Amino acid sequence: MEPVGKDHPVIRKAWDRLQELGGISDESGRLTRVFLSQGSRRAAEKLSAWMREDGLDVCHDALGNVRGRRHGAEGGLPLVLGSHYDTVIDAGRYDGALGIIAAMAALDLMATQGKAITRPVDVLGFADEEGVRFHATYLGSRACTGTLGPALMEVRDANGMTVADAIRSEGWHEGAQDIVYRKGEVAAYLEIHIEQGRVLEETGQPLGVVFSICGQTRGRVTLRGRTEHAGTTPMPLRRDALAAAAECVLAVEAHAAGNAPLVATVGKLDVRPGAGNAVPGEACFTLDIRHPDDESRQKAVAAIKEACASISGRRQVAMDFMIVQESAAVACDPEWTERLIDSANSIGLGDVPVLSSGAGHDAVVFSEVAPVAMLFVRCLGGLSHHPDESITREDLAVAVRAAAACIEKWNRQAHEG
Ligand code: HGY
Ligand code: MN
Ligand code: MN
Repeated sequence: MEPVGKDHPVIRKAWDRLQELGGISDESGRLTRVFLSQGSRRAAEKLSAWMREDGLDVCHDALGNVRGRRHGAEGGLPLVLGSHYDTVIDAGRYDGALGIIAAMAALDLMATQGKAITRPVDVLGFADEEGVRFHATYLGSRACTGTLGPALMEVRDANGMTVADAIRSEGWHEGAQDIVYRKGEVAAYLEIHIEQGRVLEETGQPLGVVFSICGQTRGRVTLRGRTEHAGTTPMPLRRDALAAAAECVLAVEAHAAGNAPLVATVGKLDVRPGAGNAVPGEACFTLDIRHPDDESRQKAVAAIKEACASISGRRQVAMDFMIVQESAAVACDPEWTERLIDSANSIGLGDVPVLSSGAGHDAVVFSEVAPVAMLFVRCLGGLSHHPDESITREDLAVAVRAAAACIEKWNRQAHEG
């Protein structure tokens, strides 16, 4: 049997698919694919076509979540592998996409090696995990676990459109069917993802596994002062919303800096009216607050809210502090994490690092219906959410081999009963 290295046909095909998918974007010159955009639709159609090419049974839902199923001879609960194909703005081409393409490649590799499977294996591509458009994350995987509830459906984007209306008017309805997994309907959910950190690079390991995924609070703060003429309004009379927001942003940073491992980020700031000669009357900024421990995170949210309230009060601007979404920290399943370590060992990797994830993943959502485990893949400099995000084809081959070994062993054990 041909050794499965970076030049194996299955690995080359997967690598080429990652490059091609990385070129499907909403924008020219950089990679951006947001929920329900044209670029996302093209990416979903491309993934569906590749899944069909690989002989998988393919379907999609109205959000654009896509699934490829390799049926097993005996049926039974499916093993689900997946990740997201949406991206941040000016993104790298591996965050999310790697988990879908590598899972497809693992099934492809098993097929080329004549390894039949007895139980079904599903590969899922989720339409929205980053939450760039609505700031609420995991919309794709929440739909696939039946947990995209009314509160999330009412969240609005920058143009005031709700998630529900966007799906209704921009969804992929032609040929769509619901893709929903409920508790007890999944053997396990596995996600292959770039580490987005430097531990694997610094320890010289291509793969790691994850023991826990950070909880996160996503919020939106709107400060309303008074728009006035920049030339005729004396400084003491101003109620400058942007100056107040700037002070809040520094207060958010200072609070997190003083309470490691807390991290808190203001990633987006919109100013109105946005004219250079008008005192800004309104400033709206996002909040992204994370901590491995949920209680510590909640305390941080309260402290940051209080700091912003004090600043806005002193500056006589009104504050609306809205929590858009809360996601609790998740512990990965020990048995399935051990299976991933065992699979990595079976292909010759020792000392597989066990890491916590500061990034959120669709595994957080699937943990509500199934045991979850994650395989991290080394990425250059730990860089992510950046166009220079990169992995090597060698490490892609190692990840595909480990995933195939895990699927194969699970299938064999399930068959043997
Ligand atoms: O923000 C995150 O943690 C992930 O990249 N969606
Ligand atoms: Mn991701
Ligand atoms: Mn991401």
